[in-house]
Amino acid sequence: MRHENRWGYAAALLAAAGVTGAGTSAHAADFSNYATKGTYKLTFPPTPASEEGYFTLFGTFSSTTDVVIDNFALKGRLFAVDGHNVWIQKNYGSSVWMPIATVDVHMDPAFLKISPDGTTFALGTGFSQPLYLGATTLLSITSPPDLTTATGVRSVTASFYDADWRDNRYLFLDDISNTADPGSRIYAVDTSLADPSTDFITIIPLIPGASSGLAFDHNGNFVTGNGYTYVDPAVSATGEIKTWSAASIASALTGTPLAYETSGHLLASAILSAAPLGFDVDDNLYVGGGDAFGSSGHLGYAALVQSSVVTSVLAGGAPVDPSDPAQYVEVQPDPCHNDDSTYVHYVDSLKMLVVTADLASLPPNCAPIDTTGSNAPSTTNMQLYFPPDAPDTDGDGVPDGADNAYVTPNPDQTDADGDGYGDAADADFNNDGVVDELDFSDFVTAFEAATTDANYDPRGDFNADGKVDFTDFATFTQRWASQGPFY
Ligand SMILES: [Ca+2]
Ligand SMILES: [Ca+2]
Ligand SMILES: [Ca+2]
Ligand SMILES: [Ca+2]
Repeated sequence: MRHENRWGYAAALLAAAGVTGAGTSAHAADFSNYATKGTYKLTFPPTPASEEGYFTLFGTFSSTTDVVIDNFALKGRLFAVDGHNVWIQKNYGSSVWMPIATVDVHMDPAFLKISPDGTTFALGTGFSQPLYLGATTLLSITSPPDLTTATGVRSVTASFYDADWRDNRYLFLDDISNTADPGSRIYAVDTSLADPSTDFITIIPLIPGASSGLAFDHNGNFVTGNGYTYVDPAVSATGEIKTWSAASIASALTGTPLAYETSGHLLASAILSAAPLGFDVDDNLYVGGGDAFGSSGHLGYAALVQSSVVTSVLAGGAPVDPSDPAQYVEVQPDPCHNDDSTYVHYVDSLKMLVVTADLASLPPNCAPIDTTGSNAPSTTNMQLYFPPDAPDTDGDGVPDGADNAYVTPNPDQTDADGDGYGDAADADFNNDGVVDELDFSDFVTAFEAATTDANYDPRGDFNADGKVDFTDFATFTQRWASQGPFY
């Protein structure tokens, strides 16, 4: 069953208002801050078709967390949510996913957001379904908890489309404003309360259109917008973005709500559905979206608004000029440029930008539009982008966020057994999580074999030089008795 979502809501709003979309074309620009690496891509978890929602959500654990579950450090690691599962990425650069929690409702997920300190998760399980708050230490690879019944997980009755943490206490959400005013609103949940639903705090009571995304920059300034306006569609069919200073947000939290039309600063007009929104480590603003439902002709892409523009706008300057590549650039990894929706996420600690691309059709046979309808795992990739200074711990030229052995140089990235750990770091041949006598037995079988020999085993050829010899034996010895994960 397909669940309601913000874009569906937008379409319903507009139909009710008798509005049809007016298109503006995307602007070509050079994404000069990032190096596009065509091979750096991931695929989504294998959600059964019967459990697929409208899309597979993904994101990352906090970049500052020190939480480790079952030996897996959460810092910078990707997660994904779909159906009844929350999944964790087994390794950087890996499309192997492991369940770490389940819920009893079908999630067409609204959001999963981790608090800045990494200790608390907020899982919005879908429009009009519960919001779960709990400790990230509850998540488990060896024994994934059912969050519906797990001790220590609070179930909050709320409605929402998207969320972002302002700090470790306040979670900001967006929602329908009310049934009389068919627009959206922003409100805050005080997660320090035993039952946060007893005291929601109104931040922006009425945005005259569908929800866009919402996000805080690293200084506490806030952005949200109008995902699909009905006020003046000739001016802006979709995607107006505004920003508010940290001080005005603090004031709203103490009981002074902000009027959308008369407060804040206009940052951008007509950037798709302005969802999702987020900031990179340098406080550049990224925007995803696309007119997945509609008639505006906007195709999905990701855009980045330079931080200097955001700063200027907060000081009263003009909104972004999308025709100026110094202010605004686009990233659209699909060579057909015909997706209907694009999701964007940034991982601070890895300096990694993740952009979805629906590759259902490819050159030279590009369909008029790749209607995702879902991030169908067979056709949709996460494309990874890195700036030149992205961390590369082992110096092998593969940025950490794409490196299947990030502390072991392996520019070839081979993974003979496909378990997500690069050969250079993986001496656990039988994949039982520990390097022991059983693995040594396999190594001995392949010892002194070359690629032309029947007993050659690429798993034992750690340095990938075509023979299993004493050099590889030395590597095996180094890995003896180690336990996964293997980097
Ligand atoms: Ca590397
Ligand atoms: Ca490596
Ligand atoms: Ca492997
Ligand atoms: Ca083993």
